[in-house]
Amino acid sequence: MDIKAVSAQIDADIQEINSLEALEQFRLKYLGRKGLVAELTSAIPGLPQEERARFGQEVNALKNKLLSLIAEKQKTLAGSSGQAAQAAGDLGMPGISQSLGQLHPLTQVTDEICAIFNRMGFSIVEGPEIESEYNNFTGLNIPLEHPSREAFDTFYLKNYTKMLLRSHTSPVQVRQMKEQKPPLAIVVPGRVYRPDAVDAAHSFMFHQIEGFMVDTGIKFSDLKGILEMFAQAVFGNDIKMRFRPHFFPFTEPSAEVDISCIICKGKGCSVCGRKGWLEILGSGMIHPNVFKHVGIDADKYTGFAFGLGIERIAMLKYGINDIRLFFENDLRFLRQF
Ligand code: 2NM
Repeated sequence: MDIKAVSAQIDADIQEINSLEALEQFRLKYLGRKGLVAELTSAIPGLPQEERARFGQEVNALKNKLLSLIAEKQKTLAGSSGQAAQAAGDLGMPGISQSLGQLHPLTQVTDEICAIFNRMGFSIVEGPEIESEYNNFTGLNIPLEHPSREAFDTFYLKNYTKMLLRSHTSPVQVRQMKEQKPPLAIVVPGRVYRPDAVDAAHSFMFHQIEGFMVDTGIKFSDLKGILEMFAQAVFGNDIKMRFRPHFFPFTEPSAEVDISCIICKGKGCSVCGRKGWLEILGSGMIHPNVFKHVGIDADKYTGFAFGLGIERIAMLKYGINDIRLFFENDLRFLRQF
């Protein structure tokens, strides 16, 4: 067979090729198992001894030429089909990256506070926002004549007798104390509702975390220790605490708790109203009447409870001066956290 003629045929064939499929046909025709190069190679042993080496070298050169022609053609074809793909919208182009959202600052602060109490052995429990008047008031030793009971001072539901939007998360504690036996250590985060006129410091809906612990031998000093651990975990180890006597119907004795001002460290500034202290929560020893309502033996068990506003903690922590910012869904505000 005339190798020169085959080589010329190859040059002509390769010119015609304009698709990857045609190139594959071309490759099979010359380099396939039954292709021309295989045929030429199998003819070598039948040749006269003196021609074999030269013929073998020529076949080898032909094979190398085919390989480089195919590789070259493949590049140009792939390039042009790549351009075609680009015209149709480049599927290989990097996508538009999605920005990840974040948790609302109130959710972040809630999670942080719950985690602090969880590390100290408290369980986390949630409950319904629509509550009975009993769980919200009576069970908590809040008497009928108490101002917060007035119809106008609470969101009572129309058409349902004695159902209301809870004004604190304590009804969940009443539920828990009825359902479970001491020892109990639980914190309850959640939304609460009060008919306050909205301004920079007030909202008709806000968030609370209330907690309580009930067992034999629980003392006021346990309350102080737990709350000090909490305040230092949130605001730093150099924070000081102050317990001011106060009145709550569901605790006796009761105290409001202040921390040394996180801005001026107690010297007095505009944030703390020159007092050097910031009120952060209310607390006390659970009133025996509450135990009576939930069926816990007040002669055997004692307990403490506390409640705090999450918005207030978040405002102090981040230096936010208007509670309405939490609820307006303005991303310029929310993205800062
Ligand atoms: C506060 C302040 C003081 C409180 C009491 C109870 C319960 F159910 F155990 F009696 N829960 N939460 C409590 C006590 C809440 O919030 C300012």
